[in-house]
Parts: sequence; structure tokens; C-alpha cells
Amino acid sequence: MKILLVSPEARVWNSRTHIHNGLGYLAGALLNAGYVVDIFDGAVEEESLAARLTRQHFDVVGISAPTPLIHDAWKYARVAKEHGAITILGGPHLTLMPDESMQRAEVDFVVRGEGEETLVEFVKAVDERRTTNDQEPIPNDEQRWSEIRGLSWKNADGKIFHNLDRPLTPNLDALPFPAHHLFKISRYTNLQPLTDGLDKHARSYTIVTSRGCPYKCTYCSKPITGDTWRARSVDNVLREWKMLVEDLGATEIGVTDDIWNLDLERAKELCRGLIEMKLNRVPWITIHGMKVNHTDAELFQLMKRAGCKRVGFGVESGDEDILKRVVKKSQTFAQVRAAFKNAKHASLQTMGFFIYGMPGETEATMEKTTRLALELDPDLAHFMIASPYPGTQLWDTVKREGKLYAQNWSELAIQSDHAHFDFPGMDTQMVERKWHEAYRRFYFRPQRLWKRATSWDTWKNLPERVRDAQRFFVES
Ligand code: B12
Ligand code: SF4
Repeated sequence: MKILLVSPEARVWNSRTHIHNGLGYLAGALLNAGYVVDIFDGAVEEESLAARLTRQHFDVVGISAPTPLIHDAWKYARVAKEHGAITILGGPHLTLMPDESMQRAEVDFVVRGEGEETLVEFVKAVDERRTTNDQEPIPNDEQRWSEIRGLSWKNADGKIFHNLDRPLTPNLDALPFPAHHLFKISRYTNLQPLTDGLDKHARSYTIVTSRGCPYKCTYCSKPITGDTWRARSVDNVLREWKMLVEDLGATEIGVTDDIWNLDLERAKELCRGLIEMKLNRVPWITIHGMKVNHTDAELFQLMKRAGCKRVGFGVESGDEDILKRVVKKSQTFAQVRAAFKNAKHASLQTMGFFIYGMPGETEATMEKTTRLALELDPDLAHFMIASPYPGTQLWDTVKREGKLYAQNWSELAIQSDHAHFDFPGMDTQMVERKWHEAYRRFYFRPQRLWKRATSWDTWKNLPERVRDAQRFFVES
């Protein structure tokens, strides 16, 4: 049994290529169960999926998709079917909207939620049926498919069935480590290209130390990892970290948890472990931000000693009402300021995430956000236009009270220059203007320009830096 796990090319995220740890976990589970598996990541492959499937036969092709990439996932599924493979799709969008994909001829199965156990059970079932009733069309195996939790399938009449949900994996330590070695690591760019100082050609791996988050920020979509926080033991994380550093030669590591510092003491323990095991020689960053209200000065000092280069924080808004009532971020400005101060004091680079155009925003509320960004003055500021994803409170609000612009899912990228929805009393042109203006005012200040001009990174990557500048000066 040969299985190919596929990720579509993330054109919506074109500034960097980044390994897909979910596929790494699935591949790890399949290898552990004794199957032959490989990963095809459209973002870094040199041949098309069709060429790959012509060169090598795979019995099952598993394709992953977040919402904006679902159309690409369907295209890949068509190619896989043309090459005689069984197609199974999984990931955030499939968990939110399984029917939409199940109705398509090119999609045989969908996995909802975390996929490790479901996929292994599914592949075992396919393997068994190969040795017994291979000639039977797939839909006739109703009994077999109906027993796998988390699986959606269709019968001979095309009727769609959604088996019971699979509960979230209770003990993450029990999962095999991701098959990191299957990624063509030298083809990925570094984790954050705007970085000053980190190596653009780094061997960048990612690690997930916990899954889930109990907070309820209204724009956040957590269809896979859920609302309960499940942490791996520190020992288990350190073993994987050691493997990345010592066996795979990682030169940069990104922690991609939803919220890795929910348990402050555990976060500190992890840092102490990295220091003791001398794994702190490899720089690491927190890719998707830390939650400011679970930090203190000691944590940042320990993170610095543990090799951390940069921390990111979700600041979101500078307006108190928007932050509390619309974003529901459950943090205060005092906590935001303290986190930046403590991180800078520990000589960590800082990054701030800010959102423009949440429902009800005005010029004045967005102006407050820009001013807060200028005041906090992180090394990197990431300004985003609010993007409603299905399954979020923001999505429900916009559907109920506003109007979504996107004509199809691929238009729902976070890194877009355009407002995604109209909302009563909100001027979308103003949102786009304030968003552009935030970049200009933040990055094109005299002290910033001087810092850039004197930075080695600017000269080393001059064409990219000029392109960045054009985007915000010329295109607005
Ligand atoms: C790290 C990360 C990134 C990284 C790496 C991308 C990646 N694909 O891993 C970067 C920064 C590049 C990134 C980019 C984007 N991301 Co992102 N990202 C995350 C983050 C924080 C962690 C992902 C992770 O490692 N999860 C842990 C692993 C174990 O879970 P997983 O990847 O979901 O995989 C499991 C299941 O989904 C399932 N599964 C997945 N694929 C498949 C395939 C098959 C065949 C099967 C059977 C099962 C299966 O099984 C896996 C194992 O349990 C999540 C938030 C989250 N916690 O999920 C957001 C998240 C997935 N990203 C999101 C988005 C929107 C994007 C972008 C589209 C942003 C944009 N530009 O607009 C791009 C798309 C890029 C891409 N190719 O996926 C959204 C998706 C929402 C949605 N409705 O689809 C999330 C949920 C964030 C959020 N809270 O809104 N992202
Ligand atoms: S944005 Fe962060 S803190 Fe908020 S719900 Fe999502 S993962 Fe949790």
C-alpha cells in the first residue's frame, strides 16, 4: 500500500514556504503502522502532481486544505483520480464543510478533525479490501467505511454519510513524531522572511508542543485543534526538539502552537530543558504569537537563554471597545505593554499582529491601532485586514449583519490587500486606506529607515526590500 500526502501550493501565502506539519504527523502515523508514504508539497515540488503520479503509482492520495486552498485541493483530487488513486481529503476546510467536497465526483472520502488515527484505520480498511474484494467498487463497502470515526463517505447511490466525530486525541505524547525527514527541507525558505539576521536558507522545521486554545477570539478558526488545551509533556517535546537539532540538522525552529504559553510554568520548564540539553544553539521563534496575559519577565529571560530569537504577540486592536467586545481577545493594554517591555528587556526581537476592519471599526478606532503599533514599536509589525473564516464568530456576524465580498473560497486569504466584507456603518475604502497607511507610517519612519539602511539584511536582500516598499508606497 502506497500513500501520497499532498498539500496544494499556497499561492495565498506567497512570501515564504513552510513545511506542513499536519502532513508530517499523518505520515509519521502511517509509517508507524507499516505503510509506505511520501509527501508532495505543491509549494516546493519541481514536477507536477500528474508527472509524479505517472512516474509512481500510489493507491491512496490524501490531500489537505485550509479554506482558501480548497479549489486547488479539488484540482489535485481530479488529477489523482485520473491516475487511479482513491482520494481522501482532510484539514480545516474539510472539517468545517465536509458535504461540499463529498458532493464532488473527484472526492471519495473526507476526514474530519485530527487525522492520525482516522487515516491509519482508513488505510488499513483499504488494504484489507485489496486482499479480499478488490474488484468491488469502493462504495459497496458500506460496512467497512461506516465503522471509522471521523470519516465521511458515500454509498453506491451517492448518498453521503458522516460517521460519528472522532474525539480529540487525548494524549498527544502517544502520537508518533511527525515524519520530518520526508520534507525536502532545503527547498523551503526560512520561517519569516522579514527577519533581520536569521538565515534565509535555513533548514527550518516546525514543532507543535500543544494543541488547542480555550480562548474565543472572534476571528479565530480552530476547527481541528479545538477549544481545549492539550499539552505534550516537556520530555516528549524535548525528545523531538533534539531529533530536529541533532538528527535533521535544523538551523531554525518555529513553534506553531495556537497558544504554547498557556501554562506559564510548563513554558519555563521547556526553556530550562532546552538550556540543560544544550539545544539552545539553534535559534527558534514563536510563529503564531504568544498570549500576553500568560507571560512574565522571567519567561522571556529564560526564552532568550533557551535560544529564542523572536516572540510574536497578537495585539489586534488599539481600541478598547473593539478589543473587548468585537475581537473578544481577553487581554488588557497593560498586559500588552508589559509583555513587549519584558521581551525587549530580555533582548528578544518582537513582532506584533494587528487587525484592521473588524465589524464596526471607524477611522478613529483604526487610528488608535496604528498609534499603539507605533508606541509598542516591535521589530516587525504585521497588519492584516480582517478575514472571516467559516466556523468563527466573525463569520456569523458578517453573514448576519454585513455582506461578504468573496465570490469563492480562494478569495478569503488573510494576506489580502482588500477588505473582505461590507458592514453597516463601516467604510471599506477607509479600512483599506488605514491598513496601507499603517504599513507606511510604521515602516517608513526616519528611525526605521535608518535602522533598515544600516542593516546587513537590507543590502543582502535588496530586490525584495524594494518590492516590499513599492507595495505600500506605490500601490495604495
Ligand atoms: C502553522 C500554521 C501555518 C503555517 C504552516 C501551514 C501548514 N499548512 O501547516 C503557515 C504560516 C505557512 C500558514 C499559512 C496559512 N494558514 Co495557517 N495555520 C497554522 C497553524 C497555526 C498550525 C497548523 C498546525 O501545524 N496544526 C497542527 C497539525 C497537527 O494540524 P493540521 O495541520 O490541521 O493537520 C491535522 C488535521 O487538519 C488533519 N489533516 C490535515 N490535512 C489532512 C489531509 C488528509 C488527507 C487527512 C486525512 C487529514 C488531514 O490531520 C492532521 C493531523 O491531525 C493553524 C492553526 C491550527 N492550530 O490548526 C493555522 C491555520 C490552519 N491556518 C489558517 C490559514 C487561513 C492559513 C492561510 C490560508 C493564511 C492565508 N495566507 O490566508 C495559509 C495557507 C497555507 C497552507 N498551505 O496551509 C487557518 C485555517 C482556517 C480555515 N478555515 O481553513 C488556521 C486554522 C488558523 C486560524 N486559526 O485561523 N499556516
Ligand atoms: S487567536 Fe490565539 S488566543 Fe485567540 S482563540 Fe485563537 S489561538 Fe486562542
